[in-house]
Amino acid sequence: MYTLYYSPGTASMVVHLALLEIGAPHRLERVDFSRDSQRGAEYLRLNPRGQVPTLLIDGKPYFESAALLMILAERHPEARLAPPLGSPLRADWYQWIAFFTNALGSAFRCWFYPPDLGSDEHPPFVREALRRKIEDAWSLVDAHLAAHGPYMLGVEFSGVDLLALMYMRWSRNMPRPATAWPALKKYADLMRARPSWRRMCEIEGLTEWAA
Ligand SMILES: N[C@@H](CCC(=O)N[C@@H](CS)C(=O)NCC(=O)O)C(=O)O
Repeated sequence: MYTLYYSPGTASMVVHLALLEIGAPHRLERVDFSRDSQRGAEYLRLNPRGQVPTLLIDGKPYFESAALLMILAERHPEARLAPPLGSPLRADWYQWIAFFTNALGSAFRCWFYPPDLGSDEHPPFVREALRRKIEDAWSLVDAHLAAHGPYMLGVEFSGVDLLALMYMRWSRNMPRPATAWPALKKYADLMRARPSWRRMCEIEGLTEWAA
């Protein structure tokens, strides 16, 4: 049994999707951002960064969405969220997970949380730099999918695609959302047709960019 501490539409989304893909029994604990519960003493004992997601595995808390995705993939090989250990595709899988979380995850965090960079609102040059960093990453992914799709690892779906899906949704209100790139648009539609996505949107109450 897993317990996922989550908040709708946030970085917990990829872990929620992975649990649904696996079909693993889990309990959801909503962390109420409107009450700043992520910074309460009780939650900080589970996650000293005061962020979601946190996943309790056999009673022990773990954090960082990409790490949680990899841990779940490894614990449930039958769900095929990761290619077999030692295979060339497994190497691609590590590469793309690291790419998404570094190139996109960290830039999105700064985009949505200006106080992380020391101001209430980004000065225009910072906003512009973050926008460019995110768009450069999307251009690279779009070219990769156009040449090697339909999934990030080729013909087989994997957990990397769940991570990509989360970041695509986060871009929906940006000056240039991920779906403005043709291969990414096709990919987003393919991924949004998955039952795990539909179920997750239903449970988390997400209607925008759901379909
Ligand atoms: N690198 C972390 C980022 C987690 C993160 O930034 N979570 C946000 C929601 S998307 C959060 O908890 N924000 C609340 C806050 O910082 O107060 C991960 O991928 O798990």
